[in-house]
Amino acid sequence: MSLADKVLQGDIRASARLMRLLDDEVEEGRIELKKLYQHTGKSYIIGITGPPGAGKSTLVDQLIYAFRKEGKKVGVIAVDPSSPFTGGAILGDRIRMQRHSSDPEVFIRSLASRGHLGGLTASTEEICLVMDAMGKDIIILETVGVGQDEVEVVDLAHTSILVTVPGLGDDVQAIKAGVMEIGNIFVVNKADREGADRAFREIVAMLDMISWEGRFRPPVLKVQAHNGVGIDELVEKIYSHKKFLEERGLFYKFFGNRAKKMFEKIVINELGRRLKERILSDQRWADWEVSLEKRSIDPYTLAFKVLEEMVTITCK
Ligand SMILES: Nc1nc2c(ncn2[C@@H]2O[C@H](COP(=O)(O)OP(=O)(O)O)[C@@H](O)[C@H]2O)c(=O)[nH]1
Ligand SMILES: [Mg+2]
Repeated sequence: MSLADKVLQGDIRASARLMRLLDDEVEEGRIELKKLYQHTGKSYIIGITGPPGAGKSTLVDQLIYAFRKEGKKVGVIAVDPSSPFTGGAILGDRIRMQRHSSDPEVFIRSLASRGHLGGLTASTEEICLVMDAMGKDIIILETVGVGQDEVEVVDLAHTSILVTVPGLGDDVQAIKAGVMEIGNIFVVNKADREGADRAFREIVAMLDMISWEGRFRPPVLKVQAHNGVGIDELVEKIYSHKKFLEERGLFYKFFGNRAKKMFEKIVINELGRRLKERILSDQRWADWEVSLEKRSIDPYTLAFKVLEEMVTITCK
């Protein structure tokens, strides 16, 4: 039986193995993923974004619990910007969601984002597809994001939940700056703390300034994730956003859009990889290096000269 077949049967070890192959960009991973693709496009994907320490993992833990009570199968991808060396926050995620670790219908995968803050790793989307093929009804994506970084996860989720906490000041400013339009649900977590009402009112006031005509007006909720307060209401709001998308045919359209973006990404990456390989192995590479070191030619002229020669179908 192929790895893909095992994944389709919900085999946990096989799925974990495939995810590792994809993470390491091993060719075999892509071959198996291709076989799985036709079986994907069923999961509901929820993105949870907010600053570090806002209580995202605690919230995810509560959501897993709520969805499991309904018998739903859940996958979680927690992307953290902490380096793989310190691993502190990832450990935090694991501890926060530990009570689900013995549940075979809950699959939790922690990833350290490479490079940029809160950014998704290249394989996040592929891992989503694997969980989808495993038969997860719900996939939750936890990512750190402050300001514009949220945009990335918004692209990957049906419902985007932006989490903030009282007393952040600047972070609320960041929300104001550009991400008000991209959240589907706003959560003021740690509502047990002072300033929750103020943060709540500020967000509501910001949302009031936007015209939501024909769009889903994002609800704002006060939540206490560590006490489980407000979770039922959050789940209810997730479902009302889901219903909104389904009624407009946007649930499936989402997967079509993802496919288009993935295609574009694959073509660009692969083209870049092939060209690089070709150029680096060119006999004249050493000469080019020398002329650049000596500054006898400028990098623009040389780059375009080489490209004109290599790219047979000219892209003008
Ligand atoms: N006071 C309070 N603390 C909370 C609440 N939710 C989570 N926390 C605490 O906030 C800390 C960070 O939580 P975590 O879920 O790891 O945050 P993350 O970095 O956003 O994933 C932990 O110590 C949690 O117990 C809440 O509603 N109120
Ligand atoms: Mg976390």
